[in-house]
Amino acid sequence: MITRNEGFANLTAGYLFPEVARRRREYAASHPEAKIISLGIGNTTEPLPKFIAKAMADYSIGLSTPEGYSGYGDEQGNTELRKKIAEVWYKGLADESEVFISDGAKCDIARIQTLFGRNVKIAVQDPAYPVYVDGSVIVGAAGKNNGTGYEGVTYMPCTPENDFFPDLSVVEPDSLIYFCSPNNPTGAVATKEQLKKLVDFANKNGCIIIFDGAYREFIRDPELPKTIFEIEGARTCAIEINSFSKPAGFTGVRLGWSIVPNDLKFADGTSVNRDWNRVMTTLFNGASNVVQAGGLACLEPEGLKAMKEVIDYYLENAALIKKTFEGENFKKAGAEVYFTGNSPYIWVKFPGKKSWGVFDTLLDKCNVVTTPGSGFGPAGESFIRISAFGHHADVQEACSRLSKLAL
Ligand code: PL4
Repeated sequence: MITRNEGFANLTAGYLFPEVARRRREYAASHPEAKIISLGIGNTTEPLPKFIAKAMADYSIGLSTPEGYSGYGDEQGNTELRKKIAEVWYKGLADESEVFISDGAKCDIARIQTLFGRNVKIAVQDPAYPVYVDGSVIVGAAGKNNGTGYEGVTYMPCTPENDFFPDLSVVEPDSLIYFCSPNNPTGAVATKEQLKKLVDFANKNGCIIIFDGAYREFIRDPELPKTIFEIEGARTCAIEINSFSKPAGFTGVRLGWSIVPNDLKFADGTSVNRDWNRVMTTLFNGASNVVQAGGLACLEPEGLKAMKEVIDYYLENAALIKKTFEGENFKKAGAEVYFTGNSPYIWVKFPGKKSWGVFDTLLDKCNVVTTPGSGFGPAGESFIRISAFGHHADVQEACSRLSKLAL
């Protein structure tokens, strides 16, 4: 018989978000009267801007005509969209040959692991979006969990004590470093100086950075970098993975992209861009043509304006959530609130408590779903993450319940 990929046996817990959903379902089944509000999974809730939806509808109708029909496109993506992303979002910091269109950032994070195989050392921010580590375990780049974390993974704690920027000296040379800014789950955004430190470290130590910028459009502080390619030296050490999910509400529509600079090389001098092109053409068949038409509309002035308005809407929710967790009742319980104003996530510490315990309390007493910080890594223990994605009315109701909670 075929032996099981031992990576699956090495995974010590189910994937975080289905686990949150399972606990919510279980609670709902035993409390049918509960009106549960989810501030857990970072899933967009507001309708697509009309201008963007119409572009997809028009393209779709066009497919029913001989002039408008198209079949398979280039696996790397529609040339016009690649060009537009390079122009609008990278302003000359990347060119179209370095842009690869995909069906979303999570899928690229998974595929990118085929580029490096199982013999690469991994370093991750701790806490981090769980796909980086779980995906590494599945492909065998990370091994068994020894109780403090997976073998082959260097955890880089990002805590209030280090202002959520890690001590890079713990990272071994020649590592693949996953770095997310604005960060999920802490909401921290690395400054230009911090990213410069990261880039210099990577260049000096033969590392490659996988920079996840999925929340870039939440950055409101003009001093903060929106892409790692704003940093001198990044073109020789970084890959960026990104997504239309959060800015455009494309979580269900599915569209993302990666930037792999032509200057980035493996140890033997071969081009990473060339191998990524091979991965994308071999293991991917191109993003949906209808969806790519939507992506093009996002990058028109009207689309950019509409996306900003939706993000402003979520940021208003975030400000209310922050204020709620800074309320007297939470203060008395010792809660510490971290929110930068540049991300959809509020990160709250409950010193001395377990994340899943706080999760259960908020679900049971307020019928509000959050995400336990421990699910993002060992340094997330005692924290919970609250997502600002939600209708205003739901967030207001959740905050009203939370503000009355006696802890
Ligand atoms: C729940 C840092 C959310 N089922 O939509 P994509 O694939 O383009 O982007 C996914 C993604 C990539 N990078 C980061 C992210 O935070 C996310 C989405 N994360 C969350 O609540 O943390 C949705 C999670 C989804 C999942 O497993 O990704």
